[in-house]
Amino acid sequence: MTINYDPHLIQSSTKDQLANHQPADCSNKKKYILAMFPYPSGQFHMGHARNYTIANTLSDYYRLNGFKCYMPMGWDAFGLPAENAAIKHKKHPKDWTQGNIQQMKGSFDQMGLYFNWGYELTTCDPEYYKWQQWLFIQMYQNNLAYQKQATVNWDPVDQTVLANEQVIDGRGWRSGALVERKEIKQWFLKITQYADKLLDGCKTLDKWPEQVRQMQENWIGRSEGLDIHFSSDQEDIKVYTTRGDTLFGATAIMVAPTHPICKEALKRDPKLADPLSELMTSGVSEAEIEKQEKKGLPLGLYATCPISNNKLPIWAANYVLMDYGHGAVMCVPAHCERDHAFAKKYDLSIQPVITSEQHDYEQGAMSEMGQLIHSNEYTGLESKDAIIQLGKVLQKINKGQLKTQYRLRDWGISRQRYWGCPIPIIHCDHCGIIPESFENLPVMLPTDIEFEPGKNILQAHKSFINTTCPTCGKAAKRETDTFDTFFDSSWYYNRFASGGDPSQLLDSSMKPALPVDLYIGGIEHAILHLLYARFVNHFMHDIGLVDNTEPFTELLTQGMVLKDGTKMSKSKGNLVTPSELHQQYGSDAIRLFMLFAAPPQQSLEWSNSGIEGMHRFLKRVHHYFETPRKTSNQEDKTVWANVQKILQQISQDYEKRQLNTTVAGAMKIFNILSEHHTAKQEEIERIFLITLFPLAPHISMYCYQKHFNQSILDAQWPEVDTQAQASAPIMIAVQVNGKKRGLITVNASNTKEEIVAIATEEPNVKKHINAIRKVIYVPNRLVNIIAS
Ligand code: ANZ
Ligand code: ZN
Repeated sequence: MTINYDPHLIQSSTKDQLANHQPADCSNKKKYILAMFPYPSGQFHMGHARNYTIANTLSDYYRLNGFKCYMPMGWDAFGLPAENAAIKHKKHPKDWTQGNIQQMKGSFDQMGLYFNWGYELTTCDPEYYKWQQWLFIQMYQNNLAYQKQATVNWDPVDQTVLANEQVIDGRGWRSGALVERKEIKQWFLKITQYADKLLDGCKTLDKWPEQVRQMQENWIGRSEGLDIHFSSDQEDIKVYTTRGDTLFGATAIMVAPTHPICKEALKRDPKLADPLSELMTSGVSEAEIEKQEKKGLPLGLYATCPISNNKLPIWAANYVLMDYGHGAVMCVPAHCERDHAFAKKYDLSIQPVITSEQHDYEQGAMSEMGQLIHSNEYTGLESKDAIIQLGKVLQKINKGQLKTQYRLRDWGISRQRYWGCPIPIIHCDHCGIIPESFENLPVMLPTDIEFEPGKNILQAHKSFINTTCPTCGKAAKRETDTFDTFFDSSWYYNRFASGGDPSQLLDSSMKPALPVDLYIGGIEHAILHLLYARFVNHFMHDIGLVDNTEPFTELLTQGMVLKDGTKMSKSKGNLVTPSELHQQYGSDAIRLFMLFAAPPQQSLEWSNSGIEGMHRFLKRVHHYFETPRKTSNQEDKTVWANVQKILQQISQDYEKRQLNTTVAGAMKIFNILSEHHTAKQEEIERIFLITLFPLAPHISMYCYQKHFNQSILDAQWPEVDTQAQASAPIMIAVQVNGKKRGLITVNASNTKEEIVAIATEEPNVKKHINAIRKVIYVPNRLVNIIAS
């Protein structure tokens, strides 16, 4: 008899139950499991499939263990691609986004991925962004939001601001024009005020990957050093240095091309205008600055060191960042690699001031700390002591001090883009900057717009811009910048817990649902998204909205899906789409393959034979449960003990997030079922289907229902029978002088003495012994008798 395994039929017959299953309420046992919500691009890929399968599987596991699991899902729906698509396909970003959301929801469904859709949220929905605007206003009122001049990428042909992603090799993505830097007023959040809290918080994240915790710490980048104020004809030039001990080796002062002193220099020498602006024509991102060739320009000005009294030339240099430290550095070619390269290029002198054995200063810098030389009264001091000493002296003469500096900068949240959440600020000629009043929230993003490249839509939208001041009632203008989408995703996990409450951001009765117990997503979000979310959650804690400071107790960063060793992507032409696989195999086989092929944290290599194998396994499972099974009244303690051992392993692997071995474990139990027929057959069948359920839900549910006439949703994770292994008989080999002479059956609970006694009574063993000299016992495996 052939039985046809039709995964689609099985999926469609079980999906309603799976989708609508609401967990029984166990108020003190909750798991909030969250997979990073997707950008609705419309393309559901294997990376999504993997991410959400891991979340679904762990949630089902905890549900069977009696937890109330929240697993909401939503859409990170604002952002640039929608705007680009609007230009390309002449479609409104809203429609494009809505269409994609529907399409992706269909993909979730097809892949048998089930969420608590009752909590669904979409960031471009006014219901959502109303509370985002409210949250921003709380930050503003707590002095955590401010406006300042900041640099953007400017496309001089399209006359528009470009996002970093729109600058390709230094040129605008549409016009191809060389991108310039331009200073405009933008909104910032003072994440720097939370630098210490965020650093301290890192120490509590013991369920995060160590590597991610470290990336967070490095990004915040606490560093201890000195502020030194060099005197000049103008105002003092302040520099920040971590190597104050190398002060006597400074041979120049380098400033950012946008440093105020450059304007002074320009006044004296207008010919500097062109070379100076040339220093500015490159990207603004730090990575970009690191890549570019280091260039400089002497400004014809000098600064004097308050300690050494050395008079140093001032240069503008393209590698000095205006927004780190003071936008100026002392250049120490002998001890800093970057300065060394610069000195070689422009022929600055190299003066060693730290001891070193046989270092060739023509070849490169010597960056170790050590003992000071050629440093007046500081000569002979250890670097660390010298820095502290210098700090004291500088402070005394009012020319600097010891300083803790963070690499972290304030978070620029302004985007000069249409498709984003409007920043709820009004500019009034009489009152200044005024947040929109609560009754008027949300500030709606207008939808009656026309797309033209090079035009700022909101700035051109009269009825959006013109408004009245909430304070004085006079005519005023709205802010036209929108929020960076990182802001949208910095608090969504808390909004999920509100259940969509229209009257407040978060109902306090929902606090117990927080924090997120397990957050699952790609390693590409290891820094910014997580840092911003942590900052916003700390703030929400500080204003009493939530009880927890850290938003995500455990973090699981899933690996990439590769094919032939490279990332699967459309551009590489090696895409395998979940939907074409679904056609062929159904979702259970795809889920099993992805879980089995690698532990969640590691990259997963795509393989056709792998998924074929899973499909065959499921066919066998189906066949087993669809055909009359052989029964037996035979007790077999060994079989039962083996099953218990595997079950214990599987449970532990779930706790360790080792989902690949949970699949292997379920397969082992199935092999036992197929090969043995014992009195406990039915119990083992139950154990098998329950352990398979989180991994391949449809077939497990189907077989359980059919076979036991019960819903697997009412089942509980089987408890491990810890007695089974102790009472199961085990076979032990007996050797005499290293030669195998017999096999005995004992109980795991037998003592060594009992086992040795049984061994020596075994007839064939007995035959070979005269006098026993020594017994070596390897528990559960071997007795070796040394005898004459
Ligand atoms: C002199 C010096 C000598 C430096 C030496 C290093 C080695 P962290 O640890 O990241 O804080 N720096 C300071 N402000 C800068 C800016 N705005 N743009 C670019 N570079 C800047 O690094 C601090 C070091 O980075 C400072 O110490 C300064 O160079 C540089 F042997 O000063 B140092
Ligand atoms: Zn006003």
